[in-house]
Amino acid sequence: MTEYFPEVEQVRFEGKATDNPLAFRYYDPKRMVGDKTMEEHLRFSVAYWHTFVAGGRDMFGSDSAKRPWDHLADPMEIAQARAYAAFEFMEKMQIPFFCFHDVDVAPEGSSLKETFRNLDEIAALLKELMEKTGKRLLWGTCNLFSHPRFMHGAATSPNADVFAYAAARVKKCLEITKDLGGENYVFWGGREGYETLLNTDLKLELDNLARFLHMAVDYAHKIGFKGQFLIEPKPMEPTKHQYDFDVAAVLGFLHTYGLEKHFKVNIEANHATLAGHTFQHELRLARVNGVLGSVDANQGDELLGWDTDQFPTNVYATTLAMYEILLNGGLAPGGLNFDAKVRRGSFEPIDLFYGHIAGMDAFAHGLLAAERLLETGALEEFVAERYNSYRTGIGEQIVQGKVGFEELSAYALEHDRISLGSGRQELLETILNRCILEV
Ligand code: XUL
Ligand code: CO
Repeated sequence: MTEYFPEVEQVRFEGKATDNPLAFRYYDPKRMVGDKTMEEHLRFSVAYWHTFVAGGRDMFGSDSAKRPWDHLADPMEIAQARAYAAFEFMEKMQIPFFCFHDVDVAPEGSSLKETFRNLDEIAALLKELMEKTGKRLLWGTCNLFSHPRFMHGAATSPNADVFAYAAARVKKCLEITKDLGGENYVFWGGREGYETLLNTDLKLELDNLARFLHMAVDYAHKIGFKGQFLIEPKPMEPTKHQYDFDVAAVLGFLHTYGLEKHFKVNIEANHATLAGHTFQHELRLARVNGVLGSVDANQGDELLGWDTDQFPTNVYATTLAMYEILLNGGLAPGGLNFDAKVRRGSFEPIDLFYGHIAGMDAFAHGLLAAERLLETGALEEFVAERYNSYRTGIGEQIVQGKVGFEELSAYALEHDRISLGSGRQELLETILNRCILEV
């Protein structure tokens, strides 16, 4: 059988001291951290589109990547080669999960019927490879943004035929995701947004988006798909304004349209920063609202204002992310999907390994640092103490809904000499740094 990445043996844990660039320094899959192994905590997933499809094209230049299937011309043959290469890659990287869009795994045909035939053929191959290797599908999704038919949106297109076409595609993707045992299904609102309000019926578009999602929930129910539905927020790009702007916007949308019981969110680090938030902010808001479902693990560039989808290497960010994830009780059935691509100049196949090793070690380090931070109890104790005034006296009465403005005004007139405590930010940051550096 063809070996697609002969330059790499299986990547293994060798510990901090190793000089081997094709080894893990922190990711030790079977190591126990608290009550779970690292593998169970982190649930790493490879993103089919970035790792096995994207060729490095950007606005100024064509594909730069060299890939082991470059010599093939037939689109279905390429699709098959990518599938074999994907499973070889996951085995060599010890990555248990993968995620894909329909068009990542099989080429679009000249009709919808042909597209579905192609998909069925490749899905059968994926199933066979999954059974052989034990690799699992974290989530499936449908690409409703690349083809020009989606130029004005899919579920939010002004054209009802596009809405119907998109429904047919999602129906098929749900069936395949179910058949492959997918644990989640993601809706990232590719072009569900607008370029200008001058030509947009915003109310109808949002109503239609909700109708579409209700139809997906109904169909999943009908076919017995039990996976978790996820919405992936993003504020801009490709449209100027994406409807699923951030976690707050998604929460408002879900509650407005009675969808809150059926959806959680898939938080992507670079989408959070594009929305003007930290990664941790989005994870925290999702967590405290009970909707933290899964994570697209990547990072942006501090100086660039677009979705650069870089491999996550910032240990400070991965520590704070893992802190939220541990407090969430983990992510399962979600996981950490590397929605990340190597830079255009990192064009050799081996760079795909270096990228994933960097990301996996950064998250493994983050997990160990976050576990340490939780063991100190420093943040939780400080926060509990900081809000102590709500546990007794007037604070307790506020929380229990026993007082209104009149009672509070009477209280304030008697207690207008207020004493506050320090926020101690710098001390807490020092404790956090110590936990990161001591791992
Ligand atoms: C786009 C993005 C997508 C989704 C899946 O920014 O993140 O790849 O994760 O459609
Ligand atoms: Co993503």
